[in-house]
Amino acid sequence: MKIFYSETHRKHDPPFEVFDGGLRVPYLENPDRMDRILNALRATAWAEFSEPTDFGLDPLLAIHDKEYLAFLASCWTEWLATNPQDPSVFLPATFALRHQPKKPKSLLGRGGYYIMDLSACITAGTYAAARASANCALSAAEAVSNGERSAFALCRPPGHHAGKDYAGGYCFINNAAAAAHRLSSSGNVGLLDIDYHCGNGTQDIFYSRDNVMTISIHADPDFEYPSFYGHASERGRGRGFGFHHNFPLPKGITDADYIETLERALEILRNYNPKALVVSAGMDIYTDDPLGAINVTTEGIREIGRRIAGLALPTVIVMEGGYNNEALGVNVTAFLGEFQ
Ligand code: SP5
Ligand code: ZN
Repeated sequence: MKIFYSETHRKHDPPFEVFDGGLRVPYLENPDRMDRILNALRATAWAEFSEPTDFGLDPLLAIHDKEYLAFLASCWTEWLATNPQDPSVFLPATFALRHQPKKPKSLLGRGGYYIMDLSACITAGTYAAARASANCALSAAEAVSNGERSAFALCRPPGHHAGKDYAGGYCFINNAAAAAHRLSSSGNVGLLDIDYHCGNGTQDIFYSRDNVMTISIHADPDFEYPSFYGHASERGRGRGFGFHHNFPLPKGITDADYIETLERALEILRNYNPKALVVSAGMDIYTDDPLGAINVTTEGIREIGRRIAGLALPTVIVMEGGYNNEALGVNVTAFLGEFQ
């Protein structure tokens, strides 16, 4: 299997994030995650590593707002120019309630407008890392368009919480959406998000479209991040109505219950009959994940991979979350191994 990976992710290494209650904790979405996955993949017989191609800005402008991308590009330089007291990360402390008529001009104002939470910390290398990460997803999409049965985008930072014009949840550019949009030029695309958290950014980007069917299985937003998106009642808008599905899950569910929900999602995809599939593969569904509160085992993750591979579609697999670093390598290889 072709795997697209860039060392550029190391430039994005925020020293902390802020948890509920204002608690500063070490950044969970850290470079060590990639090292664990790389080590496990290198030990397989089937992983074939490639550098991503640089696809430029156009495929990103197709899914993100121009001014939002400009904000990401210049944020760090502008931040340093303000002589901040603690220059280690850019993180605003005032957030926009949406539907405000006036876009702010100040840097912290734009930060609060374009960022949804205190985990999307911007540092010197964040924009470069996010661009390289998106290029991994676009390269995997290109490989699948060219006839590969599947390809893996080993993306970092992840992308599924990044909406048209906002960052959040460790995500800045929506890698899976970039891949899906690219594939959609040659037929309908299915996008299945199995990360523990709702793929709110992906939902936002494709909400009014009928040529990308988006489905997210995740912890119920009634108790879990991102709180404002991911309810079953959110089905899409306009011509996109019926082309988005959320499957909110209760705490503590195990392999069998997860697979039952997965089968409902797969049935929707079979009926839609897309030309290609993108999987937002978060491993935070794992039972010992520090952020997750459901109990899917490594064997469960392998079975999820087997069932998705059973759709027999050209498939781009995109790395999303997963924060039990010790288990990440074995979980990712268990999942990908089913696509051989
Ligand atoms: C890509 C991805 O998986 N992003 C997840 C971002 C979630 N951030 C939410 C942080 C909520 C903090 N709650 C701490 C509870 C620890 N038990
Ligand atoms: Zn997640």
